Amino acid sequence: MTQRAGFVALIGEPNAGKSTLTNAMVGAKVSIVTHKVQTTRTRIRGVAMEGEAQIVFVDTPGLFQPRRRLDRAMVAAAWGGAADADITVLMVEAHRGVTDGVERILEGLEEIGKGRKVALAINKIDRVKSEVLLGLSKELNDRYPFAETFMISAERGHGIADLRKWLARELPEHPWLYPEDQIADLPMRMIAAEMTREKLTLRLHQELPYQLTVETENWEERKDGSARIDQVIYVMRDGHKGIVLGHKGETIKAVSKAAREELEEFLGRRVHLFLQVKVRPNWLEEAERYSEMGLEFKDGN
Ligand SMILES: Nc1nc2c(ncn2[C@@H]2O[C@H](COP(=O)(O)OP(=O)(O)OP(=O)(O)O)[C@@H](O)[C@H]2O)c(=O)[nH]1
Ligand SMILES: [Mg+2]
Repeated sequence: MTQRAGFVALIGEPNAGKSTLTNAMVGAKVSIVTHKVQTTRTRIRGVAMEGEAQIVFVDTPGLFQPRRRLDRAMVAAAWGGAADADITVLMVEAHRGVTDGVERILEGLEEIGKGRKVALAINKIDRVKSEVLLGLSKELNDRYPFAETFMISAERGHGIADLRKWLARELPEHPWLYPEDQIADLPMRMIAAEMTREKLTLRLHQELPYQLTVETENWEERKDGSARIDQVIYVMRDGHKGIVLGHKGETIKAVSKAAREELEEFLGRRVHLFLQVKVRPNWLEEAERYSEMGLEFKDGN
């Protein structure tokens, strides 16, 4: 049997379900998911096998109109993911249809999609009546020559198998890119930081999740088989520090517990997680923060 392998970029508006689909395809949580927009900040690769094909899914940050430097780096990372991929899958939310944001992505695809295979995945079909789907599929296919259209529910797993089989067939003949048992290629310290950021995002309200970043500062393997992990949560203002800590430290305690439990499950061993909150008014303008996130920091951005 010939091996097939390649990269499949998942693009779409924030919240379209790209990370949920990545995890569903991989069969493990490699990318964090929240109900809030702009959760994913960098490209996250997750590996799935389908027969003799190795499909490397590239989860990307949502595409939106960037305002801050971080936004621009995220959007650049997302389009870069599509530009580097063998196949791109545009994800559109069934219940939201062709929004202004989707319009802009379609415009961008005219550039980047040239000579490339682009498929459409209408996601969250569990949220609409089936009649809506045909109209939406037609509207989108009139706008862009998608190679194929899939109706899926990433969360419930509907339509996922068909999409995976199609992708496997469409990928080029190529030796596998990763060892068969590898599911992700983000360094563990980054996966660990993402887990903490997910728990913070789920717990904190309004704008705060967009104004913080989490970094793993230290990772120590202990003799008893456990790991000690020290992380820093950077926030921009004193007031934010107070909110992250919460009344009598309740918020940070709960976040730490939830993140630690998930890490222990992921690693299959005990974890001692220590979180520290630091005020860093200018972290959004610091190159080092971007490299820690796996993003490109461009001067004058
Ligand atoms: N009802 C329903 N909800 C879904 C489905 N897929 C994803 N979601 C939910 O949609 C929300 C966003 O999912 P994500 O996977 O984080 O979306 P994303 O596209 O990665 O978002 P960003 O990283 O912000 O760009 C989460 O609350 C998911 O649980 C689906 O098929 N049906
Ligand atoms: Mg995401």
